[in-house]
Amino acid sequence: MGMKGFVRAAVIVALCAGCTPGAPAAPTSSSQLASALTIETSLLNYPSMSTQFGMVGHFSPALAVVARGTIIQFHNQDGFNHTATSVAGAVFPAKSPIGFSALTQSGKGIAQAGWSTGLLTGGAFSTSFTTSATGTFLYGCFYHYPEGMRGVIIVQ
Ligand SMILES: [Cu+2]
Repeated sequence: MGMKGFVRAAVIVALCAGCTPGAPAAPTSSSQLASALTIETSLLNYPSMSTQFGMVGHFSPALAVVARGTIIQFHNQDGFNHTATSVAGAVFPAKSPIGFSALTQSGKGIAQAGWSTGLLTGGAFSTSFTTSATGTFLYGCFYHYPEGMRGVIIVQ
C-alpha cells in the first residue's frame, strides 16, 4: 500500500473508532464459560522470531498457548489490510500457501481446516473462533506471509 492508501486507511480507522464491536459474544450457558484471547495484528509491531515451526511474527502473541475452549479473536492494530488464515502442516512452508479465498471469512474453529478471518481492514476485529480440539495450528496473513506475518496457536 502506498502512502495515499495508508493515509486513507488511517482516516477510515479514525472514523470507525468506537463503531466496531470488539468483544466476543458472551457465552450463553454457564457450563460453557471460556476465557478469551485477542491476538493483535500489526505489520509495524511484533517482529519475527524463530520457532520450531519456522518464523512467526507480526501477531501478538505470535505463539499462543491456550486451554481448549478459549475463544480467539484477531484485531488489526494498524492501517494495513491483514488476514489470519489457516496454514496446513506442522511447519511453515517457504512459499505462501494462502490463496485469495483467505479474503473471505470462513470457518468457526481454529481446528477446522482452511479457516480464515477474511479481510481485516485497519482497526477491524475478526469473528470469534472456537478452540474445540487440542493440537498445534499454524496460520498466516494473506498479504504479508513473505514478510513473516505468521503465528501458531497451541490448544491444550
Ligand atoms: Cu498482513
